[in-house]
Amino acid sequence: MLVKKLYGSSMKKVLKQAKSELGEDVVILSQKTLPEGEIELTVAVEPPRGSRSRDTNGLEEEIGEIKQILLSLVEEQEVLRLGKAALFLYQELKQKGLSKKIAYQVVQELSQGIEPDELMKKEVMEKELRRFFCSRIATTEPLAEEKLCIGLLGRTGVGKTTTLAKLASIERFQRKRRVGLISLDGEKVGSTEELQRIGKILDVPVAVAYERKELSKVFELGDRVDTLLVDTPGKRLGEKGLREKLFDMMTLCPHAQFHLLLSPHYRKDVLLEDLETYDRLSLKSVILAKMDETRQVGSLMDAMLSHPVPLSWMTTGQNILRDILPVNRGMLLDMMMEA
Ligand SMILES: Nc1nc2c(ncn2[C@@H]2O[C@H](COP(=O)(O)OP(=O)(O)OP(=O)(O)O)[C@@H](O)[C@H]2O)c(=O)[nH]1
Ligand SMILES: [Mg+2]
Repeated sequence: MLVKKLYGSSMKKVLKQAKSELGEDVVILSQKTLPEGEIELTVAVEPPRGSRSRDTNGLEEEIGEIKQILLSLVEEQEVLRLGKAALFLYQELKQKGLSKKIAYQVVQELSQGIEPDELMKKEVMEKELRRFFCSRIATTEPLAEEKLCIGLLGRTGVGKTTTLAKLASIERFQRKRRVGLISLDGEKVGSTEELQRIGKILDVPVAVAYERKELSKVFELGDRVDTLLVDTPGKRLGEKGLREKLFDMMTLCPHAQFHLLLSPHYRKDVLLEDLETYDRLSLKSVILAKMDETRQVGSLMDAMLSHPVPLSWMTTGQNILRDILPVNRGMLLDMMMEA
C-alpha cells in the first residue's frame, strides 16, 4: 500500500491532484485543514504491478548483498587464520584490483614458510610478492635467431598494427634482419594503405591477403625474409573468416607463433575471455598494449594469474621507433601496488 500526503487550497483541487498522480482508485485515509487554511489530504493506493515487482527485485538485491557480506566475512575469517599481516595484505591486494580468489591464493602462499611478523615488514612482503608473481607468470623473448613468422592478435583498436610496426622496426634496424609485412585484414577501410605506409617508412615489402585463396601467394614473401610479421583484423576468433585464415597461416608457416595484445583498459571478464579463446592457438605470449595510458593494472594482473601465458613486450606510446620494451614483472607489480 502506497500512502501519500497532498496539499492544496481546496478539497476539490487536492483530490483532483491525488487522482491524477495516483489514479482513480485512491482511498482517502484522512483530511485536515491546517492553521493557514490549507487542506492536507492523506491518500493510499495499491502500488501498480510493476512497482511491486521492483520491490521484490529490491529485496532480492538486498539479500544478494547480505550474502556477499557474509561470504566475505567467512573468507576474511579464513584469511584471519593466516594472521593479521595476511589479512592486511589480502585487503590491499583486493583494493588494487585483484579478485578475492587470486588475493586469497597470494596470501595463502605467502604465509607458508614465513613468520607472520616477517610479513608485516614492507620490504619482506614486497620481496615475497615479487617472488610469487615471477613464479606464476613467465616472460619470454620471441625475437630469436631462427626464421620467424609472428602473428599479432587482439581486439579492434588494441594496437596490433602499431605494435607490428614497432617490431618490424626492431627487426629491421636493431637486429638487421630482412623483414616482410603481411595483412590478413582486407576489410577495414584504410588498413592496406596503413600497412603500405609502414612498409614504405621502414623500407620493407608488404603483402595483403583480402581473400583466403590469396594466402598461399602472399606467404611466398616468407621465403625472401627472415621475419614475417602478420597483422590480423580485430575480429573474434569465433568468426569463421579469421579462424580459417589463421589455420591456413599455420599450414603455410609451420613455425608461425601467435601473440595476443591485451590492454589494461579492458575489464577483467574481457581480458579472460580473450586469453581463453585466443589461447586455443597456443599463444606464444601476451603483449601488454597501451601501458602508458593507465597505472591501474590490477585487473590485468588478475587475469594473467588466472590464465597464465608468458609475457613478452609492453607498448608505451604511438611512436613506432621507440615505444616498446620487454615486460619487466617487477615494474608491473610496482605499478599495481602504487596505483
Ligand atoms: N597511447 C598509446 N596508444 C597506442 C599504443 N599502441 C597503439 N596506440 C594507438 O591506438 C590506436 C589504435 O592502434 P592500431 O595499431 O591501429 O590498433 P589495431 O589493433 O591495429 O586496430 P584494428 O586494425 O582496427 O583492429 C592508434 O591511434 C594507435 O596510435 C600505445 O602503446 N600507447
Ligand atoms: Mg590494425
